[in-house]
Amino acid sequence: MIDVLMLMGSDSDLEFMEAAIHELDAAGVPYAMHVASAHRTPHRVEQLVKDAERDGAKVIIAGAGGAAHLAGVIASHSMLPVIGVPLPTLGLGGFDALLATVQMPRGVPVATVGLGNAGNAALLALQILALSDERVRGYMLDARASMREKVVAKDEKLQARFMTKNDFAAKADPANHK
Ligand code: C2R
Repeated sequence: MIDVLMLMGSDSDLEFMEAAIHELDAAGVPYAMHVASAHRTPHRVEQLVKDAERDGAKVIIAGAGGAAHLAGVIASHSMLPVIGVPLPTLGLGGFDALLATVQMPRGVPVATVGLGNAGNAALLALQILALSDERVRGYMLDARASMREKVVAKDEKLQARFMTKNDFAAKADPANHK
């Protein structure tokens, strides 16, 4: 059984997709991952999607650069939510993949994350899983709490280095700028 299917158009995409692998591993969710291309291996893409559905996948992540049709083609084969990761490549730097992934025509949506942001794709996949999986929901709530703590700790470091809290309040007060 798997929760997530992750496809990438080429092994040259792996350097970007590793962030997603890291997030899914950290969350301990089962997933399958393959190189498959809507252009180069269209039948294999369809087969992998069907296999993943049969194996219980609830969400699909697709990373591709250039004329990125992979996520859209996957979405055409499945009712599972598909998260597209547009990837930067030489030439247009990823703008091509971004538009190809985000500008899906009406009727067959692909949820698109930022350019190269495979980590966010995995986090969104985990949030989708969290709708029906209490363990994943708990994991995500803990991850958000620890993110908040890190930001607060960074702010405290900033305050300690540059100003006391009172200095900051005084500088922020518009009355002091008249
Ligand atoms: P190569 O490095 O193999 O030439 O691939 C891949 O995702 C990769 O970013 C170059 C780029 O082509 C992309 N590719 C697609 C698709 N298949 C491969 N966009 C597709 O089916 O959409």
